Amino acid sequence: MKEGRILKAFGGFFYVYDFESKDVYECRARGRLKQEKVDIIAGDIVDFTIFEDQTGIVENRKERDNYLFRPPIANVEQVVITSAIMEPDLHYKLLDRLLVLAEAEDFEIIICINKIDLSGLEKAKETLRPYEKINYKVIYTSIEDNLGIDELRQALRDKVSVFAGPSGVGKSSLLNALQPGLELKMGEISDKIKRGRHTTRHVELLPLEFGGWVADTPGFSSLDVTSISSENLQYFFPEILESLDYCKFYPCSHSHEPKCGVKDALEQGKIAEHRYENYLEFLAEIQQAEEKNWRR
Ligand SMILES: Nc1nc2c(ncn2[C@@H]2O[C@H](COP(=O)(O)OP(=O)(O)OP(=O)(O)O)[C@@H](O)[C@H]2O)c(=O)[nH]1
Ligand SMILES: [Zn+2]
Repeated sequence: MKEGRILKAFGGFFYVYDFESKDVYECRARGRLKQEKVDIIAGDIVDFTIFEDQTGIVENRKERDNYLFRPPIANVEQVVITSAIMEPDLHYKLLDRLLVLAEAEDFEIIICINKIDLSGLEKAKETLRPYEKINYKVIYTSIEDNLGIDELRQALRDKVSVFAGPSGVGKSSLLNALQPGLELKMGEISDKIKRGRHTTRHVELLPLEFGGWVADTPGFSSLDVTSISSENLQYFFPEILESLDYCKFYPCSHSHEPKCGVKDALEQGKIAEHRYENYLEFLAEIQQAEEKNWRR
C-alpha cells in the first residue's frame, strides 16, 4: 500500500499525491469508506493502492491534525497572511483580524508584506515593527524587484500552506513567482460572483516542486471573529497573553477592570496602542454577538 495526500476531491474521484514517487493518481474510494461516511477532502493523508492499469483506490483516511472550514482543507500547517505595504494600503485592523483568526485555529503564521518596491524596505520594516516585536515572522517581498521570494520559498518548504489576505495585494503574483504556473483562483471566482452565478468551489492543493503544498484558494474570506468567545480572544493576541497573569481580577476582560496587567503593559509601551484598540473592538463585536445569542 502507498501513502499520499489528497490534492483534490472532485466528482467521486480523488487525486492522490504519492509521497514516494511524487506522482499523482486518480483514485476512487473503497465502498466501505462511503458506508462509514468518512469524508475525504484536500489535504487528507490516505493509504491507497494502485492497480496494474494505473487506476487506484483509497483504502483509509488517516486521522486529521486539523481542519480548515473555508475553504475545506485538512491538515493545514500554516497561513501566509499577505498584505501590500501600499496599493492597497496596509490596514492594521485587517491584519489583526486575520492574525486572530489564524491564531484561533492554532496555525503557524507568516506575515508576508508585498510591494515593498513602492515603499522601500525601511519604511515597510518600520510599519511592521510592532509585529516583529511580538515575534511574528515577517517576510518582505516585491515581485517587481524580485525581493524576498527565496525566503518565502524556504518558509513554505515541506508544509501545507494557505494564503490569506485582501484582493489586489499580490497573492497570485507571489505564487507565480514562487513557481511559474501556480496561480490562485480568486480573481476568476469573484468575477462569477459579480455576475451572480452560483459556483461550486473545488479547492485544490498545488504541490510545490521545492517541497510542500499550497492551497489554490485563499483562506479566511470571512473576517468574522464572532466564532471566537469573549473569554478566548485574549489568548490570540500573543502580547496580551503574556501580560494577563498580572491582572488582579479573574476573569479580566482588560477593558475596565482596575489593576489590569494588560493595561499596565500598554502604559509601559509593551503593547502597541493600535493592537490594544483592535482587541477592544473585536471584543465588543464578540460581546454583542454573544448578547444577541443569549437573548434568542
Ligand atoms: N508594484 C508592485 N505591484 C505588484 C507586486 N505584486 C503584485 N503587483 C500587482 O498588484 C496587482 C494585484 O496582484 P494579484 O497577484 O492579482 O493580487 P491578488 O492578491 O492575487 O488579488 P486577487 O486575485 O484579487 O485576490 C497586479 O496588478 C500585480 O501586477 C509588487 O511586488 N509590486
Ligand atoms: Zn486585565
